[in-house]
This record gives sequence, C-alpha cells and structure tokens, in this order.
Amino acid sequence: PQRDDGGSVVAERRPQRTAPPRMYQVVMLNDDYTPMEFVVVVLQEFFNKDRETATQIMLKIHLDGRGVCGVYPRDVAATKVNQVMEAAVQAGHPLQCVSEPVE
Ligand code: NFA
Repeated sequence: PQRDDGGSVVAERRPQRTAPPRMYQVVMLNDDYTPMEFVVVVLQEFFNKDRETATQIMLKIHLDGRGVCGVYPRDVAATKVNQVMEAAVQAGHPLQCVSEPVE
C-alpha cells in the first residue's frame, strides 16, 4: 500500500492488461446416418487435419457420441460450425456441430 499526502492508505494501481480472448471448442456430434467418409473429408477441409488425424477424430465421435474438432476464438469457431452445417445440408446429411467455451 502507498500513502497519499494525507497519510491515509490508498490502493496501488496495477497496469491495465487485456484478458486473453476466451477460446471455443468446435464439437461434432455423432449420428446414425452421416457417412464416415464425409466426416473425414469435413475434418480435413475445414479443420486442416491430415487424413490420419481426421480418421481418429471421426472414430472418437462415432464411439463416444461427440468429439472436439478444434479450439478457436469465438468468431472463428462460429464460422467453422456454419461451414460444417452448410456442407452437411448440401450433401443431405444430418451431421451436427456446436461451439462451446473451453473450461
Ligand atoms: N455414426 C456414423 C456412421 O456409422 C459416422 C459418424 C461419425 C457420423 C462421426 C457423425 C460423426 N455412419
């Protein structure tokens, strides 16, 4: 604590810092109809995964019901969700994905 000229205690002022941006995970959900190959292609195309990693993530979603495709700032995560949903609609598949804050 510092003293002002009247001798009373005043709060120290810390330098203001900007908090790190909150990050969002894009989570893909399993369903019974979307072909495995479509999911693998989506993971490669929109999440920049190599074919092996994409296959592992797809199988994780298939077995566990959901899986994280990537972690991004909020606007990027929202764009990825829109891209996946649009590609799924175009192809006639019910694939769903959502973004949610990390933690
Ligand atoms: N469960 C789907 C199938 O058996 C594959 C799938 C995996 C769908 C991951 C959605 C997400 N064809």
